[in-house]
Amino acid sequence: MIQFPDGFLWGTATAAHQVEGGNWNNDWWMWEHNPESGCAEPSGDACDHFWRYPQDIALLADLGFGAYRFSVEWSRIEPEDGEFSRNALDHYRRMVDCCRDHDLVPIVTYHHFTTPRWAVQGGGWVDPATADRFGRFCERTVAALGDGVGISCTLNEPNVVALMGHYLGVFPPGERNEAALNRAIDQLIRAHRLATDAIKAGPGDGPVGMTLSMHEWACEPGGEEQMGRARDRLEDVWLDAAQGDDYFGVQTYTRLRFGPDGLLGPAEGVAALQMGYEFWPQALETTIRRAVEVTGSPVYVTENGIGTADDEHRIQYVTDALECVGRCLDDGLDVRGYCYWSLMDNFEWALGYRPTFGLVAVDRETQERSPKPSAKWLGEIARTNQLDS
Ligand code: GCO
Repeated sequence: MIQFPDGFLWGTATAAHQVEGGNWNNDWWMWEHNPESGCAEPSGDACDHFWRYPQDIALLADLGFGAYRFSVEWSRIEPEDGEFSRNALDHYRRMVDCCRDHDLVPIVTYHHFTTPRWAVQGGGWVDPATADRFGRFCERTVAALGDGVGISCTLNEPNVVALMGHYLGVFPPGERNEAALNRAIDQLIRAHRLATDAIKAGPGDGPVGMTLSMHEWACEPGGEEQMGRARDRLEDVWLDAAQGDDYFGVQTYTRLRFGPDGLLGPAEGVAALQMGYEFWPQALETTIRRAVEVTGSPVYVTENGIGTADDEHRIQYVTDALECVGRCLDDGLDVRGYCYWSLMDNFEWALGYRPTFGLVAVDRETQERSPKPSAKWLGEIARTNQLDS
């Protein structure tokens, strides 16, 4: 049995574009409708969470959780350059207040992959102007939400935004070159700094940090050099940039394996998941330890989860992942919370609605929510703050 520390935060996570619906004024909506993008399907109405958030937040609280991580949509709050929507800011303030009304700590992400059309057309993340514009957006948003927010995430997985959008070309804007990758890395790190300063200067005194997609790294003989280069661009530069922040958000799902010719698929005998990567929950221990070691900051696990149709498999995965957290806590590492990705099955970016990460199923026709057994199981762990291993 693992007894988690008093005050350990238990939550689930979503992202505006993946759950709200009708998020048309950003780069992802354009990308989904570009026949060259390879996207499986458009996000469309998603889970109608823009209107259904009161019921969803109530459900989360009823299950036993103590926090809700969600993102605000920049393109709703600032639909045109310098033009801010009071209605949109009020909408997200109502979400923050709704969390508080249900005794849930609101964990607010300021940028979760999506960037307004006008900002992308004005240069995107390779252009320094975008980081400055993001800093201004954060100033306006924290002024409306700051005193209600518990924890702020400046950027969700900026490493993925840079790598997938500017090097692998599978996320918008679909660039494939190292110079663009390096410029995007530099500007997203600057954006994180500007956002951190803006949020900390605004109302509220909650911790501010970035969240990063992190992996356990492994290689076959001959893969060392490729692995080293990938880890530098995908992890090291970001961990270095986050040193000294109030906290660091670890987001881990699996491990990456490299051979002489680059990334390898799942190893012989290791189960492959809906996302195509390995069932490897133990990666979370490696990544928590590395984040603490390099950044020196407290850690929240801001995302961890599994896309699977087998809910028993989900329970096994999360059990293994929470045992990782328990071992880190036993060694005195300052881990302050765990957010499962995701509250509900939602739009999994280029893969569409096929991968199902949710604790709660969503009927794609009726939008009806159906909690899975794992929702009640994890909610009970959240309520009791303990795991029977
Ligand atoms: C990410 C994003 C989430 C994903 C989740 C499952 O980590 O890519 O933060 O939006 O949906 O991780 O892949």
